Amino acid sequence: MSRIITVAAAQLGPIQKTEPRSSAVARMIRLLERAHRRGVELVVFPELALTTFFPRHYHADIAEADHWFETAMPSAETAPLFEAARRYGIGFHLGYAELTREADETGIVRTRRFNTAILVGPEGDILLKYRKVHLPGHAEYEPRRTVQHLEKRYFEVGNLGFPVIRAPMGTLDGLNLGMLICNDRRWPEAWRVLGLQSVELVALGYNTPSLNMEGGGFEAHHLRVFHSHLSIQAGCYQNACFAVATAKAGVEDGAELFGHSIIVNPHGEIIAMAASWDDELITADCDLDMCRLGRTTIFAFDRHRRPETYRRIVDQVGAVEPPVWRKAEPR
Ligand code: CDT
Repeated sequence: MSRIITVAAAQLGPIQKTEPRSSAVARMIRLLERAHRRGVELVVFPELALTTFFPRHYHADIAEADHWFETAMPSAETAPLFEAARRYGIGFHLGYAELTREADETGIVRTRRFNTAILVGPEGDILLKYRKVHLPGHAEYEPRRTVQHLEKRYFEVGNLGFPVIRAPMGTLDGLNLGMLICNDRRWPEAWRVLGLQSVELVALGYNTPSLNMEGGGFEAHHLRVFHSHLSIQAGCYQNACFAVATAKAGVEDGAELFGHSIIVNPHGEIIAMAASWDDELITADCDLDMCRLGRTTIFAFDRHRRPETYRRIVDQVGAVEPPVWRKAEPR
């Protein structure tokens, strides 16, 4: 019997700084209702879906930004989303800023802040949590930038690894689901760690500015979208999985986010793409048996991987210069 799941990327248009969580949640519930009418079983919402992308706003005292964070999930404000999803029997993926008090690696209990995503099952249980590993941007205010990107200021590097879980979803008794958050999608290492856990579907949300403010020179708008799609398509092909990649889109607090949410199959093909910069639901039927071809042939990891030659991947962070070639002295 084939294993088909109907999934959706629930793209959100901009959430302005003044828009309350209750309004963002109401918009998400409207998308869930639309998803229900289309027979969707799993909905993926964007990164930091409950508020504006607040890392563009600088606070000298980090605690002043705590009002952007969630201390409980579900909370009073997000409970209606959980209730709606349970009513429709739809699972969902939600990105949010997480504020928690927990022990660090030295055992000291302290306040910690993460860029987090959860997978919620069709009965409303939280099945999996992931905390973003690849945090882009900078930690201090940069006057040369017209838009700040302060993820390194507000978040710690995620400490949960890249988990995959076999989750009950829709009519399936199990779907191997993993998560990435935004910038993670550009790192093949992250995809491969998911691939090594037989991931079948990667849920990922993103907030990507249309302008590269990193100071490395001009990057055309179409290349920003191209590189996002290229990374997701390559990740799916090389790990024989589907991805549902959902954007927050449009002009938010005066800064443009490029949208272009997509659903990708294990061949690396885009099978659905958002056309607006607004709240928009795109859907696809994903036959999970399609994952088998890649993982039993060209990407049969057990037969073809050579980890003994990959040492640098885990031992080294930055690139080193190669040795200079020199013509051998005549003997
Ligand atoms: N949210 C996020 O991770 N955005 C990054 C852009 C960072 S530019 C400093 C991305 O890779 O899409």
